[in-house]
This record gives sequence, structure tokens and C-alpha cells, in this order.
Amino acid sequence: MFRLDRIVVREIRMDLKETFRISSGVSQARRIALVEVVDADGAVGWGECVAGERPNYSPETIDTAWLALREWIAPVVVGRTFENPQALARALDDAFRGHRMAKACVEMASWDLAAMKLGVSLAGSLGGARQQIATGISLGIQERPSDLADRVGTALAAGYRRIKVKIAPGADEPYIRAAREAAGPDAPIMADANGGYRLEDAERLQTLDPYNLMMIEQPLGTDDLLRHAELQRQLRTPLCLDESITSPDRAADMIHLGSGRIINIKAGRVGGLTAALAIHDIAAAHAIPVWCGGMLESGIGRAHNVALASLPNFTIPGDVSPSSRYWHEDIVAPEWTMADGLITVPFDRPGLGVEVNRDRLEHLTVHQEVFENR
Ligand code: OSB
Ligand code: MG
Repeated sequence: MFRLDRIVVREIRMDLKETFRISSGVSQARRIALVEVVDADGAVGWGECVAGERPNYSPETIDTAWLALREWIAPVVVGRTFENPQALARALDDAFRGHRMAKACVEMASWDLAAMKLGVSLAGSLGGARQQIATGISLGIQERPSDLADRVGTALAAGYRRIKVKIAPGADEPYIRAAREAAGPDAPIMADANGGYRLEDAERLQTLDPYNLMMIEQPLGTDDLLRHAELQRQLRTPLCLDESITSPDRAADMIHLGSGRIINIKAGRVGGLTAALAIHDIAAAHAIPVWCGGMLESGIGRAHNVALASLPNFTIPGDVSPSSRYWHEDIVAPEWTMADGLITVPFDRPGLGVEVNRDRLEHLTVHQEVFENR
């Protein structure tokens, strides 16, 4: 049980080590909103908003999330007592539609806070089972296929257990061919289209079938569940949905319609960890494997992803790479590291399992707003 007395929202700026290009846009200078929730006993929880700088991945952005936090989320949760994070999730779900990434950062912070109060790890409180999670890497669209081949070789040598290659119309078959040649016939590689195609492009996507990809992620638009089902009938390669799965109901719809055979779970995309757990369970009940997606998070969002990915049905390596893949310096200590392609889940430490570096946070903060119970 907790009563949220204060929410501190801050924007930090962090430059990615390398520009990340996907079919729907480019990221380099990240603007990240972090939330700190404080309860009546002074316990603290941290969350990270995964909304981007521009509405290319989803309609939400850091600025729409901030508006939602100020106008609609804070008024629902500040000063109110909740039995547990699930009750807070329900309150936000009932209060207003959409704005899932904005809701999720507060919901996820409340999971951290609740775990801290119990003195247990976030992974443990979610029902995590795996001591280590297998690490994948997501490679952005490169200038040339040969550049991608170099990156694939380097990633495999570094120990990554799965390689994801971003594709777009005009940057697909030659890139996938180069990636497969560099990786060898059996290496676990997959493609992510971020909704760049239309059903009329089915023949173009069929040219990827010979490359033995683990899956093609989100070839069509967010709302295209029926069209994904039609496309899946025309492809041998399994489809995986990311953008389309915005709630547990959408996951059930996908399974019912045959719109894909694998689900990428991002807690931020679905309104928080409560919904992420529900999707995990629905998928498990239908023998649909899931993996944990990434949104170029700082060490705080990464902590939530590591905890989530420790659940039993996360059987495919996710986009949860070590801190050094993204940042010159992360905002948590210890930073997230990979050994032999694995990240260790900090079951032995409470909450996120890492310390937030407040000095560094102050240094990176460009503005902040406090919502208080008064
Ligand atoms: O589709 O998974 C995606 C990053 C931004 C927006 C969408 C996506 C991604 C990634 C990044 O693939 C994966 C990562 O965080 O390493
Ligand atoms: Mg994706």
C-alpha cells in the first residue's frame, strides 16, 4: 500500500553514441522524461517515459506525455492511496483514454516503489524466474549493405545472442542478404520494418523468405491486424508485432486473427507492467513466445526491461543491450553490462537493483516539474 505524495518529472538530454535510423525516423539527441514518485513514508520509485521526440513510432511524444502527466495523470494519482501498482494501473486506465506511455512511466515507477517498500527486487515482484537474460542488439539502417555486414560481424563477435536489422522499402533484400552472409547460415537474425510496408508490398517481403529470418517485426501499420493476418498467410517467415500490440486485448486479437506468431512486449507501449504481465500470460497460454523490446532507454528504463525479461515466457533474446551500446556514460550505477551475451538480473538487490546517479541526473536535467499533494 502506498500514498503518492509527490511526482517529480524531469527531462534529461543524452546523445546516443551513434545515430539510430529506422523506417519511421531517426534518433540521435535523445530527450528523455524520467519520473520519480515519492510516497507518504518517503519511499522512492523511478520510471522512464519511452515516448520519442517526434510522433513517428507512436502518436505520443515526450511533450504530449508531459501534458498528460500534468493535466490528467497527476490529478488521478497524487495524494491517493493505492493497494498496489495494479490498482494504480486500473485507476489510470479508467480515468482517460490512450496516452499509454505517459501512464506507464508512473505505473512502472510505482512498481519500483512498491518493491522498495517490501525490500524485494522488481524482477522478483513481477514473478521473474531467469537469473540471466539473453541479450540482443538492434542495428539501425546503415548507409550501405556492406556497412551492415560489418556491424553484424562485430555484434556476433561481441557475443550478442540475436541480431535485429532495421529494414524499409528500398533498404531490405540487399541488406538482409548482406547480414545473412556476414552472420552465417544459422545465426539468429531478424528484421524490423517499423510499419514501413503496405499489404501490396507482400511480394517484396516474400523476397526475404529464403534468408531464414527468425521473424519479421511489424511490417505493416499499427492498426493493420487484419492485413497482418493476410500477409502472414503469404509469408513463410513468422511475423512479430510491436507497434500493433497496445493492450492485452490487442494481443488476444492478434492471436485470434493469426496476425503474427510472436509478440514484442514493451511495457511503455501498453500502459505499464500490469498490462505487460497480462500480455505475457495471454501469449504463454497460447504458446506464443514473447521477447522484450527496447526504446533506446537510459539505465532506468533498462532496469524495468531487464526485470520484465526475466519472466518465463520471454524465451527469445530481446532488445535489451548493455548501457555501453547506447551511451558514453549511463545514469545508473552499476551500469548494465553484458558478459557472454547475457545480462544478470539483480534479484539480490531491492527495486531496480541499480542506484540512480543523482549528480549526473542534475547535470543532464534541462527542466523539471513537481506535482505535489498539498
Ligand atoms: O521498433 O523496436 C523498435 C527504437 C526506437 C523505436 C522503435 C524501436 C526501437 C528499437 C531500439 O529497435 C531497440 C533498443 O532499444 O535497443
Ligand atoms: Mg520494433
